[in-house]
Amino acid sequence: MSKKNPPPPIKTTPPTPASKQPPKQPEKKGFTPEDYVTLTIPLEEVKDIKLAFDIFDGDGSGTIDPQELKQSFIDLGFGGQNKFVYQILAELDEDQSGGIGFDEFLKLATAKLSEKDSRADIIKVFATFDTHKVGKITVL
Ligand SMILES: [Ca+2]
Repeated sequence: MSKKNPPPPIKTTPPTPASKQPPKQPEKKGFTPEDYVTLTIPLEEVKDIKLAFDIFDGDGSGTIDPQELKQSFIDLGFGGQNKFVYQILAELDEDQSGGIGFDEFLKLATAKLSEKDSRADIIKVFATFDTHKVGKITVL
């Protein structure tokens, strides 16, 4: 009677608390920002660029198609520059898939200001996202 058997720990799986918050920015399972970090692209920048990408990628398909790009520019007040949209697409869509994947988007967003004026213009557009210089993009 001296030996007490402690009751076995009852394993209860706590119910996963369901998030009540609507997923404003659903994170794709496949996306790992670390995968895109390079010597010249810090993690923070990858995350920021992903935020911008998600804004453009309205349906969350993982690619920005011409209509989404166009709509995003209209939303941003660049509606009269449709030509610019297709200029960006032509520049970005290296594999001619008809849409911009994140890797292509990242390449553009982090491109050094090169001899191509269009790149400089595009960088300026991205800068407009961060008008308050807070380092992040406000999602309405
Ligand atoms: Ca899409």
